[in-house]
Amino acid sequence: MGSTEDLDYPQIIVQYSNGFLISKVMFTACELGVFDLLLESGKPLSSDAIAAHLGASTMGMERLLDACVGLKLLAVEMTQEGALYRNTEISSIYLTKSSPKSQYHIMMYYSNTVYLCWQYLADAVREGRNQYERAFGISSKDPFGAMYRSDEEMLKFMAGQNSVWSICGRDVLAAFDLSPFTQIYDLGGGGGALAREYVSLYPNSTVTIYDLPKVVQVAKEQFVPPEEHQIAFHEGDFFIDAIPEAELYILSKILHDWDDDKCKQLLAKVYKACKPGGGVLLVESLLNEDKSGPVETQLYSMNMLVQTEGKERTAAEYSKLLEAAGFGVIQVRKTGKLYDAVLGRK
Ligand code: ASE
Repeated sequence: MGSTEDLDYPQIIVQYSNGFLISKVMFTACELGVFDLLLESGKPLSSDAIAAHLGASTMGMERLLDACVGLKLLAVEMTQEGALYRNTEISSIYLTKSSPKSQYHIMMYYSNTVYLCWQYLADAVREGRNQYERAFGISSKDPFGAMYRSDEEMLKFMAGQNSVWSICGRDVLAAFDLSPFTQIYDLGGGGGALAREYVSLYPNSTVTIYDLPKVVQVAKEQFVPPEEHQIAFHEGDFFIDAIPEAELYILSKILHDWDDDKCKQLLAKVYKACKPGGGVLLVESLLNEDKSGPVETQLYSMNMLVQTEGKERTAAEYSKLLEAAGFGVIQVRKTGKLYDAVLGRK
C-alpha cells in the first residue's frame, strides 16, 4: 500500500472507525445463538428459518447474517429456494457455546460489560482511573468489588476469563519445563481453566486454586468437576490473608490488575511463602520493551485503565517487580500468542 494512496483514501481510518461495528456484529450473532443453531442443524439454513428458530425478525436477521458473511464468519450459497447460510470452520470452533475452544463467554463479557466501560474511555484517560462510577454508579475504590458487583457479573467474568486458556493455556504452561514442581498455587485462579490445563500437562502436580471465597464457591459448583482430584481450593484474599507454602505460584493476569506498589506487596508475600528452589510463574500479555506493540496488548492496557488499577507491562518491568521482591534467575518466554510467561526463582 503506497502512502499517496493512503492519503487519497485513508483505508486504515475507515477500517478503525468501523472496528466497533465489526465487534458488535460478531458479539450479537453469538448472543442470539446463530452459530449454535447452524452447528446443531447440521445443514445450511435460510434467513427465515434462522429468524424463526431464534425468535428474531426476518429483516434484522437477514442483515445480520449478510454482515457475518462479509466478515467471513458465515458462508452463503444461492439455491433455488434462496440464500442458505452455514458456519465457517472458524465460527464452528470458536463462536459456538459448546465447542471445547469456545470464545463465547469472553465475547459476552466484552459485549455487555467491557463495552459499557469503554463508553467512558476519554474520562478514564483524563482522570487516570477506572470508570465504574460513571458506567455502573458504583465505587471504584475496590476494582474487584466493582467487577463482582453481582453474582451474575462474577460468573460472566469467570466464564469469560476461562475461555482464553483453551487457546493460550498450553503455550504459556509449556513455555518452561515446570515438571520439577509438584505443589502449585494458582493465585486468583478463578474458574480454574488454567489449573485444569496445568494438571493435564503435568500429571504429577496438584494445583490449588486460591481465590476469594465467593469465587471459590462458584468455581467448585460450576467450573471444576469433583473428579478433578489434582485440583484443590483455598479461600482467601491474597492481599489480606496468609498465602500457604508451595513450590510454584502462578499469577496469571493478576499483576496487570494492580499498580506497582500492590504488585510489590503481593510478590513479597509470595516470595516469603515460596519454598527455597521454588518459583513464581507470571502469565501476562507482554509489551515490547519500547512499548511499540503488540497492538492487542496496548489495547488491553487501555482496558486495564477503564476496568482496574493496573496496566500491561514489558518483560523488563515484570523482571524489576520480581527482583524487588527477592526473586532471582528471571526467564522470559514470548509465545507469539496473546499471553506470555515469565519465571522467577527463589
Ligand atoms: C482482568 C482481565 C480482563 C481484569 C479485567 C478484564 C480482561 C477483560 N477485562 O484481569 C481480559 C483481557 N482483555 C482485555 C480487553 O483486557
